[in-house]
Amino acid sequence: MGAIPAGLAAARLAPAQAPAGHVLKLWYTKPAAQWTEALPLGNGRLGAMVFGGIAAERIQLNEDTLWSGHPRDWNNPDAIEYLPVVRRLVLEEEKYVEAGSVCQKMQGPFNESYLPLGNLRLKLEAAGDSSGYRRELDLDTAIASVFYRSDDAGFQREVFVSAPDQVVVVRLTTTRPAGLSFEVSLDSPVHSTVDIAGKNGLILRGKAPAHTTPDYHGGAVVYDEKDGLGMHFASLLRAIPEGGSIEAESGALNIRGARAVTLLLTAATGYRGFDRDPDLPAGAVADACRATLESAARKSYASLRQSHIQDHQRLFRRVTLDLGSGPVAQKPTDERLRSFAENAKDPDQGLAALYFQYGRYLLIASSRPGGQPANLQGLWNELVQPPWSSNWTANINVQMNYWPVETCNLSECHEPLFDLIEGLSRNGRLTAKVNYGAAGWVSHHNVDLWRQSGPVGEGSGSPTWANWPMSGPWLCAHLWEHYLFSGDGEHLKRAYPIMKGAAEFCLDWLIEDGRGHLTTCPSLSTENTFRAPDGRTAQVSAGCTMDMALIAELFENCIAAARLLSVDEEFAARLGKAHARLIPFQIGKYGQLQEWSKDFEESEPGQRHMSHMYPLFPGSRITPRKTPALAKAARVSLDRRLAAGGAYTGWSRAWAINFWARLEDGVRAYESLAMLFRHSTGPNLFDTHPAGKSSIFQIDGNFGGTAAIAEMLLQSHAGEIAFLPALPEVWRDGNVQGLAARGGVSVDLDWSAGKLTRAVLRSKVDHACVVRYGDKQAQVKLASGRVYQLNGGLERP
Ligand code: FUC
Repeated sequence: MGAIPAGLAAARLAPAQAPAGHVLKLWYTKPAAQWTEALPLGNGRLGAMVFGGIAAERIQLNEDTLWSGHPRDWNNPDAIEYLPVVRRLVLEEEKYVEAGSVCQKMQGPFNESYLPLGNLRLKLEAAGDSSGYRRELDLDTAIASVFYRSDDAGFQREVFVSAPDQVVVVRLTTTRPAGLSFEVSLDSPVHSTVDIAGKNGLILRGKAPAHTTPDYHGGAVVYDEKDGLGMHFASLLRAIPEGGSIEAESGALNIRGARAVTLLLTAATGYRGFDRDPDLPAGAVADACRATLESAARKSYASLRQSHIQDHQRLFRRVTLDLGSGPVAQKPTDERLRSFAENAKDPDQGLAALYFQYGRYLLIASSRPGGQPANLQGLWNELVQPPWSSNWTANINVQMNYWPVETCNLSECHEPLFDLIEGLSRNGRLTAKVNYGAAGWVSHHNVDLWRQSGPVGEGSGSPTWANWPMSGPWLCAHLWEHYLFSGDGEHLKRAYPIMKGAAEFCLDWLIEDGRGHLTTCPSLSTENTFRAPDGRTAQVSAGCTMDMALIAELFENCIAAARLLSVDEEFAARLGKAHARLIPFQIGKYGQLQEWSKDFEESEPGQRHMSHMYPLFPGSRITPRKTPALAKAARVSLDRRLAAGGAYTGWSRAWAINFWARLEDGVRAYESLAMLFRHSTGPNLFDTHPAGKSSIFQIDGNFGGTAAIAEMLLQSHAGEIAFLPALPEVWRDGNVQGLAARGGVSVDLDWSAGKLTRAVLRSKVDHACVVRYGDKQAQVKLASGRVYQLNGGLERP
């Protein structure tokens, strides 16, 4: 969407009505037997996975800065020598496989790992048989609860993670006359000790490994007790019983006969920023915990609970979605999911609304201003060596985490990603200079807490992921999109120099292709491989479609930003000239959107990555109306990928739904959404990724799926606001409130029997725009603070 109305300050749109209760709960009749059944809570910094056991409760804990390692030099001064060799091999000799081997010599160390903080465990006094068990997660209050009856009495537990008070809060109550008796303990899989803290507290103090390597690369965990590398961390717990007694012994607290107990827990680490050693001493880390806990402990449980709910609802209630629901919606969530899979004819449409709101919930819980962005597992990780280090994988995954953030009206939750990009742009300047002799900044496909900007792989990583140098342009798209949605001029001022730095790198990275165009080399179509002319499988070539799409988009956005800020006229002109010489999108021999600059045969036609389709989504340079031939070619590509078994990971399936939505095909979008629920969703609705015979949790699919549902209902990337562009037939009646469109507009839509009946638009500032429903278009003049209503014919009622 082009013009942003002047003066539109980061508009925060009005909270919608409270949503219908039962629609917004995940609930179960049994405790979680494994981690991927537990229920996630978080305040962006502290994470908790609640198992809900009767005799033994486990609440697995995270703190978002607890990582292995410290800042390092990951740049590779030899890389610059190999760069011309790779370019000669590709561009002059067509020796693609050999070019791949040379690329490996340009690699540097792997990145570090996100770590678990530990576990809070409760050992409850042996109860008799229990009945009426229920555990739930209420998305509207962000509280996990457990209820059961035993010994003729009711037992209840509530857990939440407060952002305003920075504590995990657990409250146990019972109607049993003898009260509650249980033991409280802390432990961690990371090197640590637990001590009594005062008469009713425990403190866990630990030290993170100085270094880890990823699970897929030997998986070393190296502690450095000697010279102290690796960060200190601590978690402090206090128990506040009402009635009864409390005793501390052998590193645990024993509570007897209490009517109710509140447990408060917080945590801190020695992390002091991505570019500094994490050398805050153990004492200071523990003091930070004490200060937070003291101030939380001054408040009553009711007041902690109330400020937590208010804070959460301020974000969560901005959007409501109702897709209808049948009797199955009353069933436990795992049964609902199973019944969706088994009942292809008349599935439970409310599940899509729940999944959508769960995605918004997870983003609120894992990405708050001032904290770290949502990583591969959001905020929740129980392993010292989690899959792919639970890092920020920047060749799709971390970007996908933020696909729903603007459309789903959670704009400020985008901020942690901007901080990451800023840090990366600083480290990436040195990498650009040392590795490639280029200006600006570069980053590759893996990022950690230390903002690792170099190519990983240590000489043996596959270049198709390790050497990919285009995450900068992709991440910069987020900076620009945030401006398009919010119109926040201050944000643009901060973002532009970062975008410019990425563009400066691209200008230096582009080289002549010998046929009049500018190309990139080495160039990787992320994670895909092709059949080289000699029949071998290769990865490295020149000028992949994805590179061209990302660079063109970055240049366009920089030119627009420079104009808005009235700066850098000459630089913008340079970008314009280079833009005109990029290799255009091409249509290949199958009618597909060509993935490489030459029409190579794919060696893995069902690859999960679909990088060349970037300009269809999340980019917007290919649209069915503006570039119909390319949109058709993109459709062929998508069909070919899916027919060959693509989209077999949750995130890849989520991408497919977004593509179909952008192609305005509600039937195919829904078909893929159903596949996401059937094949890539766990019992706690976490997204899954196949790993050998089993599957693991990876959060990107949750966020990609959430974004896709929004994209099916509302789009605003093509210079107009399109209502219900990919509404599937099965969503016959429904309504959505509070979705965000570019230009700072909030949109409510009602539909019935598959047809739009009402659209309501709101804008914080006067704003003219075009709206579309199917083939109908209308000009709309929004006045600040006024509600603008249209009927299904796009007329004012
Ligand atoms: C990319 C993907 C994998 C996985 C990993 C974290 O490399 O190709 O499927 O999602 O990131």
